[in-house]
Amino acid sequence: MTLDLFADSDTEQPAQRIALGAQSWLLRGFALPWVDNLLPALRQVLRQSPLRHMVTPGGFTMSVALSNCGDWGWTSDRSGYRYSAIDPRTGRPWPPMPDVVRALARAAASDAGFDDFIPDACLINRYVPGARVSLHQDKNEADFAYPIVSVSLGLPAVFQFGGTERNERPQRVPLLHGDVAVWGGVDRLRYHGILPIKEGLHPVLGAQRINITMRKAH
Ligand code: MD3
Ligand code: FE
Repeated sequence: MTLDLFADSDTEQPAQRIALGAQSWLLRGFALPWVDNLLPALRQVLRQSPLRHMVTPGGFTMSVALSNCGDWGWTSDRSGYRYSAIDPRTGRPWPPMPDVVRALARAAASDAGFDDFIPDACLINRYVPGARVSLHQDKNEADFAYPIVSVSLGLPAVFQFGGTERNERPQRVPLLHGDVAVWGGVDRLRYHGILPIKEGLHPVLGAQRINITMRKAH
């Protein structure tokens, strides 16, 4: 891993940009100046399309609760994983993507070398202690040329970052409140996962971790 220091444009606080791969970056604390605007926007989304536990095609209920905003939302049920314009729970379109979410995704992508990123989907994951996501690839999007931007909020997590084959042993990277990860290009289809979240109380979010991932689905 390589590391360099840069000044955050709003806070002038030094932040760290850590290379996880040739085209994947961990921007430590990048989202901190955005959090006060981001959290109320996410609460507004979740009032319209609540978090829920989805079932995998294999019949297991996911330990992570999820929802979406934007033109497309990622869903899972017994018939498969896909993006849908309609929230199957409410029967209505997913809530619009808040401007702050789109702007944060664009700013972080640009910082990582992916200019003019305009996401049309934002997946919201909520982890309580014990929740996890096993190693997987994000491959339901139409075009893998676009990057994905993820923001971590609340309790810390241990991120597993593997290769493009499932058998490759993953690296472990801590993800903290305010961290942003951006990955694309040759790293777009790398396997990744989240180890079970440890018990704890985050000063802002309490006993949970929220992760949002912004994508271009279509
Ligand atoms: C992948 N979410 O929603 S995003 C997902 O933290 C998902 O909730 C996880 O996997 C979460 O599909 C992980 C963080 C992340 C960071 C860097 C990556 C995923 C990455 C680099 C390459 C591939
Ligand atoms: Fe993923």
